[in-house]
Amino acid sequence: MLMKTQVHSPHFTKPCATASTVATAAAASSLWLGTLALGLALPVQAQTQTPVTNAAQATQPTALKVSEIAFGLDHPWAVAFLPGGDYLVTERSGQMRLIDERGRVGAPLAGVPRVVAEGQGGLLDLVLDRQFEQNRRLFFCFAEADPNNSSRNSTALASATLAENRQSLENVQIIFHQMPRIKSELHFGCRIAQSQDGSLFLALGERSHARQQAQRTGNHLGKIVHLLPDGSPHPDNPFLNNGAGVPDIWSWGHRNPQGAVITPDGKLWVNEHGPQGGDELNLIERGKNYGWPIITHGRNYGIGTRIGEGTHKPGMEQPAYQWTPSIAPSGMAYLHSDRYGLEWQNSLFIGSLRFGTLHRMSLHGDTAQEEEQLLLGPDERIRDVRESPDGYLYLLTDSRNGRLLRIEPPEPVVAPPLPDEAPQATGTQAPDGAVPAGPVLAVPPSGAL
Ligand SMILES: [Ca+2]
Repeated sequence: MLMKTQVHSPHFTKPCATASTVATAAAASSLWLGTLALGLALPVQAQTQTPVTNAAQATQPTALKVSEIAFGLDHPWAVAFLPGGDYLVTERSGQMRLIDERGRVGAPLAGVPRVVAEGQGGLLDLVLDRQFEQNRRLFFCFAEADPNNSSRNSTALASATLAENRQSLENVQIIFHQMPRIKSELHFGCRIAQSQDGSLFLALGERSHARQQAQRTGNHLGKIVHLLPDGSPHPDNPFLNNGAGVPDIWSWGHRNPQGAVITPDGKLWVNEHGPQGGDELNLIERGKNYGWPIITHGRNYGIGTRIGEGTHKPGMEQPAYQWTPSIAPSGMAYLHSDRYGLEWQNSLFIGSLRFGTLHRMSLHGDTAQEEEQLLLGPDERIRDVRESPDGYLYLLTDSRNGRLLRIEPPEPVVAPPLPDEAPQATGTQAPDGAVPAGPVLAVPPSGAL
């Protein structure tokens, strides 16, 4: 399904192993067109005022390429960009590794705490401090065993300093422990977003077996917590001094958050997995209840029975967007740069673990709209999506041979002449005479999905 081609990007001068053509989902093949038409492109309209969505509209011809930067990673989960061009990645099985600018994968860094690498657990998210160039500080989260009962676990957040030689972590401190720890290998959540003021939002899952705890404010299950860089509660938290909940909580009623980003206007957006259907993108606001498991647009797996009380309830937030059927959203990035054109600039990009698709979302106040789906490959699982400081989008794929990929900017696309214009057309090249390199993939007209 993937079309192999050589990379001739003016932006990519380093040696790289392969490049793959990525097309809009609709363009990749008629098989995928059918699959996506049936399975992905039809988010279910909510019953009342939910600001969802039309089907993704692929209205522009698009032919994109990815460059493979590195491969052979063991279920990589998060990537960060170090000054000078190196990358830092986490692997779910517990390693943090440096990848140099030529794509060479280094040995595991020393100093990473022991993680619970079982089920969905392991070494998970990673972000650099906004002042990393001055302090070499970073934050990462992981599944942590209960020191008194190894069958129980939860999500923990750590800070550390990257050694000057980039071979180890120093000053490792576990600054937050999700409580209570329970016996589960599921729904760790574990995405970190650092605010402009340096504070940290950590999105936490409800561990699956304790879903009702997501509605109770006396614990950290199914919560987004807001912390100072030392792990203490942020002074603006809603339960800080009133006894109505644990002081770390910022929002609650979450199921399994998997992507988090703060946009330039300071808003926090988090996606989360629903059950069977009802995956969500939420605009997260202080002290709000996002509904799980009382309201959801999803259903119980397999049997399809209703969960909770329905899709809406007063006092509970509706998602900014929801996907039914589920796409299993993963990492999420906000694109600041104009390298991919003005249409993509200021969009959110969300990976899918289920379909190998990348979903471009436009944001409108407190709602979001899915604009298009980009296909990486039918057998791919996208785990993370990031924008580098120089404005490129990167992906991590989730497998035992996980890859770090960079999305290449589109090349000019030349439309063929209409038949009745052909006699008059003395040339079909672009105005400057350039002929696009690589395949040009047709996209069906708007509405064909
Ligand atoms: Ca919800």
